[in-house]
Amino acid sequence: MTDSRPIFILNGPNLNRLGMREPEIYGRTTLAEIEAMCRKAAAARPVRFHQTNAEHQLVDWVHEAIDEGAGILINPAGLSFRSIPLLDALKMFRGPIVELHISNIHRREEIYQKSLVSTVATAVIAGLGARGYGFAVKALIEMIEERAA
Ligand code: DHK
Repeated sequence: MTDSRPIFILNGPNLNRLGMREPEIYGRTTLAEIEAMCRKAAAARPVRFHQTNAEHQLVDWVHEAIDEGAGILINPAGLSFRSIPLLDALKMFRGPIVELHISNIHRREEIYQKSLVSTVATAVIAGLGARGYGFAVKALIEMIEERAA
């Protein structure tokens, strides 16, 4: 059975500033460049790519993914560490979830080291820089296709 449902690529607060934001940590790749990378990596798989600085909007997109999506790739950014609403929404999602961080959060200040999202994610990628998005998309699609086989 082929699964043609979209993957949801969701980005949290401040990621709209990538390219200018602390380039020594996040690099100089912009979110638009990351979106193009993701769409190329997804090939024929439909992609819904979003970014928001608002917790409720991220939760609403997770609800959309629950109803229509095959998988979620999420960089929750600062909402990784304290957002119970986001965690509760992700718990409802039945497909694979890949959590992504551009930086290695485990090598940073303590406030960044314990992600609530990691307690429900299928997999976590951290520290690969923006290139991690491309790897994450490929892995997410492979996991979706394995489940559909
Ligand atoms: C992005 C952020 O905005 C931070 O709040 C996280 C994450 C790290 C990243 O590395 O992509 O701590």
